[in-house]
Amino acid sequence: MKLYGYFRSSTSYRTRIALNLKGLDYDNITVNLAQDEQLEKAFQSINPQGLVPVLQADDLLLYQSPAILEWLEEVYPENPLLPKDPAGRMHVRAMSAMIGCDIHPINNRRILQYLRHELSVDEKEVMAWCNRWMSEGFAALEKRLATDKTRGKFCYGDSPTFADCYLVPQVSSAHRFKVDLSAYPNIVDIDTHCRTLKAFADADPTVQPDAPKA
Ligand SMILES: N[C@@H](CCC(=O)N[C@@H](CS)C(=O)NCC(=O)O)C(=O)O
Repeated sequence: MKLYGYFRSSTSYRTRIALNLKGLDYDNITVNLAQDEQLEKAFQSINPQGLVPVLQADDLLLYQSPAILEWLEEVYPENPLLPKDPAGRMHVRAMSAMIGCDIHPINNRRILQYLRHELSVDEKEVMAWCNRWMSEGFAALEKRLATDKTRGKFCYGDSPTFADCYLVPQVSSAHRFKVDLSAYPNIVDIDTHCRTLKAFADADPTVQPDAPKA
């Protein structure tokens, strides 16, 4: 398989985590978002929406990370990333959506570029925007995790699920935008635990081939 993505893209990061947890091999193909390669013809022919990730599996081009994760789960059921019972699956998908639908999209590069270049918002205000929406989203997730009986070492139980694939990249992004995480101890604990696993460590942006050398 080939993963078209970018080291710092959190949707690419969540897909890398899922692939690693499933024990699947893939080659990274860099689409350099900092140089707007996602908008070039070559990539638009792969994904007309101009967004990473895209996963190529033989002649299939899979797009939209939530759909890619679902596809991986269906086609590679070993090392399951969803619980067995419908209520558990609903819960994991809902926590994933809290991040994937309600936090990530409003802090995405194209939104921030619009703020910067079309609304002339300065960098301090861009940081304030990201802080506002990440903090609000994390506060809601933290409340769930703090009271949730199904919470274990991970967002759900004691093995990783989709929700952890979403959480860890969002926490990385929060660090990048200097969000104060001290009010979210459950999120911090789960993130810290996830990062001890090789599947998560190997997906980290800093160790990707397209990451700038330190
Ligand atoms: N809902 C999509 C969102 C994909 C997405 O937003 N990707 C970002 C990187 S994390 C991207 O390609 N951004 C390009 C841009 O903002 O121009 C998914 O989950 O795959």
